[in-house]
Amino acid sequence: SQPPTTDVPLTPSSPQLAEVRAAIVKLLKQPDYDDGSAGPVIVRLAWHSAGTYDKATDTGGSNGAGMRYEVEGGDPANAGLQHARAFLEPIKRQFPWITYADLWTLAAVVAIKEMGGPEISWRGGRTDFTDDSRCPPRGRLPDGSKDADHLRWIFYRMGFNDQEIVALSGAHNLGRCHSDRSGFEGKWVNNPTRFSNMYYKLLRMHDWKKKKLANGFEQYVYIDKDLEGEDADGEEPEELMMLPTDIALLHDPSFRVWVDKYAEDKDLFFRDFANVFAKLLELGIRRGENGRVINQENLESGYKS
Ligand code: DDH
Repeated sequence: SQPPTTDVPLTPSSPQLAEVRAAIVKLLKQPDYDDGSAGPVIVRLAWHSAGTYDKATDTGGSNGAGMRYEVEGGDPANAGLQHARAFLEPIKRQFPWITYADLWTLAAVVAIKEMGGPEISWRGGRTDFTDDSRCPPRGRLPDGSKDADHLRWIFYRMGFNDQEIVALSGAHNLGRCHSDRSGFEGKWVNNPTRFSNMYYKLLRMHDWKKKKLANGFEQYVYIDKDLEGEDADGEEPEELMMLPTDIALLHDPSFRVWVDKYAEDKDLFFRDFANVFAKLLELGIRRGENGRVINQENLESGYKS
């Protein structure tokens, strides 16, 4: 059966949408959660909802909000994202006409802007699956313990190129790793709730040391003494981290070109990130003349084949 669609216009200037945006802004501040913001985990929710896309079979992507179902939500790659969904639940109750798939992606765009990032264009009209039969299979999201080949395997499948892979990875300016979710631990930058190009600057400092955690996970660490002034929040410098996949961007010549550009040119990074994040959220989505997503049938045949 087809999920219900809504009559609320979702053009960028729609007043109903402005109300939802304002409600999202309000809930971002969460003093008792992580670094005081729901923003980073919400960005990751949107990314993992979209990052299942497979161009060859035209399956996966942000339409459907399949993470509400165990088959997708229970994927170990999605551990912790229930917090993001819980943060957004009151908004879904307040505005029942918006689909989960639209809410999750819109919330990420609003959060990035609120945290000092670029304006990202967003289009609504996604529908929610009504059962789990169209959820993508597990295993389509990247594994942080892997290398550059893995990054290309995962992101080329979605239709991204090397420049786009590096730009997308700049989202690691935000948030942190939690040992009880991914097994990795710590944050990439000193202020993980401010969107910037600091991730690339730190990456280039070269003296990342491999560290084996008590749980056996290997990541890279650096004590951020030198950047005290530059990332000034009056806070003590802490041990910062990189995943093996982050370090891979540094050592692969084709990725490295873009790490350098984004470290040196914040405006370029903001522009490229805005474009590639908008592209991510649109993967696999086709719209009819009224702007509603019309690709349910395509999805169905894709999953069954
Ligand atoms: Fe990421 N990410 N990500 N990531 N990610 C984690 C956290 C966050 C990888 C692994 C991890 C992107 C790409 C990659 C965010 C956004 C984006 C964590 C820690 C791991 C592990 C999770 C936890 O323990 O809670 C890998 C590997 C890749 C890759 O191969 C490129 C992309 C493309 C994005 C994006 O948004 C465009 C954000 C935000 C977080 C912080 C979440 C939080 O709770 O805080």
